[in-house]
Amino acid sequence: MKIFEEKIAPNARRVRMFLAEKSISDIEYVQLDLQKGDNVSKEFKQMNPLAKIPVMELEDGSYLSESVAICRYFEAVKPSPSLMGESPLQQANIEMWQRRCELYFMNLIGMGFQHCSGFFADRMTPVPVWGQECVKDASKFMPLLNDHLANSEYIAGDTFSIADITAFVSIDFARVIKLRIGDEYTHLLRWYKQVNSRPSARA
Ligand SMILES: N[C@@H](CCC(=O)N[C@@H](CS)C(=O)NCC(=O)O)C(=O)O
Repeated sequence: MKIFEEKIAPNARRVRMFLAEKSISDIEYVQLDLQKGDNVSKEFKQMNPLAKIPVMELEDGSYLSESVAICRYFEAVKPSPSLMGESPLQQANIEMWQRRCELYFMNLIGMGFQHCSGFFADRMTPVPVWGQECVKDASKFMPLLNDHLANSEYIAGDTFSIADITAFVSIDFARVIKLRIGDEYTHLLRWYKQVNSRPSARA
């Protein structure tokens, strides 16, 4: 199996981290240069018409994209350790937090970066005012996470899950919009240190 990605891209990193947690290593990683436009080529769009990485090529020549869909595939193929929950309620709770972290944090950081920096100005129209709004909204998620982690070891309860991966990768990526965890967010800092010490954080 192959995964088309770019090492520094946050969505690629969350898939790598997920696979590292599951000790899945028989994957060939193919590096693209997003800023140069490798992902907007005609050939790449045949793999993913949305022109986004990561994309996984399976043994039968089919393709899967969307980070969480790729993770879902591996969760089914290798259920242990579980990163997406076992009981119905645990699964739903992890999905709730994973979606919250993705929709109200990771995506806003990404939009803040793209619209304020003009990094992809060759393929989109950056609107800096919109970017600044996204940065403002993303920063509101930090206190929410901090309060939540006061009473929860991990983001979705007492076990590490895909929700932690999405939140952790987002926080690291937030450097690009100069958003860091403030010293006052002691619970979030405790959790960040804990996740950062996992070997998968280096994947
Ligand atoms: N929802 C998608 C998002 C994929 C995505 O936005 N990938 C970024 C890299 S982190 C990308 O390919 N950007 C290139 C572009 O927008 O041209 C996922 O979860 O995989």
